[in-house]
Amino acid sequence: MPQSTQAPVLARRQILAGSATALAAVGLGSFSQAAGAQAAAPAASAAPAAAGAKPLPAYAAWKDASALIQHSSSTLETKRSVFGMGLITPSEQLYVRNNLPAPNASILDDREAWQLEVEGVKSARSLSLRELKTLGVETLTMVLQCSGNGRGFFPSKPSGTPWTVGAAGCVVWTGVPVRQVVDLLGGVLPGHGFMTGTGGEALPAGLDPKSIVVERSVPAQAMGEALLAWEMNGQPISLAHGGPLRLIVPGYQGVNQIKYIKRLAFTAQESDAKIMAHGYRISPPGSKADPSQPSVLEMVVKSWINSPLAERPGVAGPVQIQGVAFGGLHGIKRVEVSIDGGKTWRDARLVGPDLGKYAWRQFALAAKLAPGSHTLVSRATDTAGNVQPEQRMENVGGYNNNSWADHAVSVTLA
Ligand SMILES: Nc1nc2c(c(=O)[nH]1)N[C@H]1C(S)=C(S)[C@@H](COP(=O)(O)O)O[C@H]1N2
Ligand SMILES: [Mo]
Repeated sequence: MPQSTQAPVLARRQILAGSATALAAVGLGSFSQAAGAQAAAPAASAAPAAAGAKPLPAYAAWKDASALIQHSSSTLETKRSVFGMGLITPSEQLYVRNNLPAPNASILDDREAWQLEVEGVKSARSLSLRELKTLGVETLTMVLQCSGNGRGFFPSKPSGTPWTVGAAGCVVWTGVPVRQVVDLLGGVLPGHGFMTGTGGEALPAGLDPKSIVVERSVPAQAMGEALLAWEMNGQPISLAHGGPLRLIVPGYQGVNQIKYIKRLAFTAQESDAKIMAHGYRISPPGSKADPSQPSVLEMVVKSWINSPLAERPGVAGPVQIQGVAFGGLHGIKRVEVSIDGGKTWRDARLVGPDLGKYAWRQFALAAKLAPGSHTLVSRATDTAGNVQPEQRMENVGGYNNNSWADHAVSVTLA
């Protein structure tokens, strides 16, 4: 890809103002201001913002501001009350998380010309999106979730966006299976046990690229159902969500779903980029992140209730308690709901079509709620028998929170 069509270079001054670690941890802070300005497409036709809502950053101006909580211009969260029973999260409502400012919208001017370098295979070479589209096509539905979703429930207040439930959505992806690309190129080289994806954001000169590049490694077997995707929810992938080309690794946490992917490499080692070696590690309380600690890879079984909620509790009497459940690498077998804070449980009904093990399931429980206060919770079990735990696993970064207690809903009915 010629430099001139790449994303504008990050404002160096801003990068230098803080360490890359700090930037990563806080979702880029002031840095993200620049992202909005840079991504301003000439014809950005912003939907009129709902009364009181902050205007959205330019690269996401087409989204529904009234559906989103804006933590910063690079971190937009879906409101819990917005998740309906529609199964697929509408693109306008889907969360956004950019560790680096979104690239310039010009990278979408000629999508077909986007180049992907494939390495660590017998015949390594570059392929255009045009060529990738001729090799194969598959569609899958997958929960996209930031590993920090639920961080807002950690009493330790980890640095990073305090997402509650809305850094997640259920999305349809279309692209070519990675294994078809790998087969065409003669297969993975022996001993190359990791699949490493590199984001296509332009990086400022003069800084160690490894300290800021979005580059993640997953075990090479995750290639099994991975896609190089160009379509999301039936449309070419937007700039906000990683167009023109995105790596989709089903069942893995969001950070591994590399947007604007420019390089897919099978490697003998995990990437030594900071975001891999030190970022997104499950570090025990009081410890410093290091590469020996587990990385944020597969998602863990999880569910939460979206209705009723405190902000629209409804009235006492019959109610359909509704929510979503998903299991990372495994589908959902069962969801239980409790209306007494987890003392007693009843099986909820799984509602609507099953779009495969990587999609979420909707659930509903018909219950009668008396006037007064109630603590409603849900608990999912996946097909491998993993049960959503009561307590979160404490860790410095606030990752992988699937505690059912943390996701409880308190409602007071008249
Ligand atoms: N190139 C690139 N890929 C990326 C990121 C990024 O900043 N750059 N952020 C990651 C993180 S942390 C998450 S949670 C998801 C967010 O995807 P979304 O913005 O489409 O919701 O993208 C991941 N892939
Ligand atoms: Mo994330």
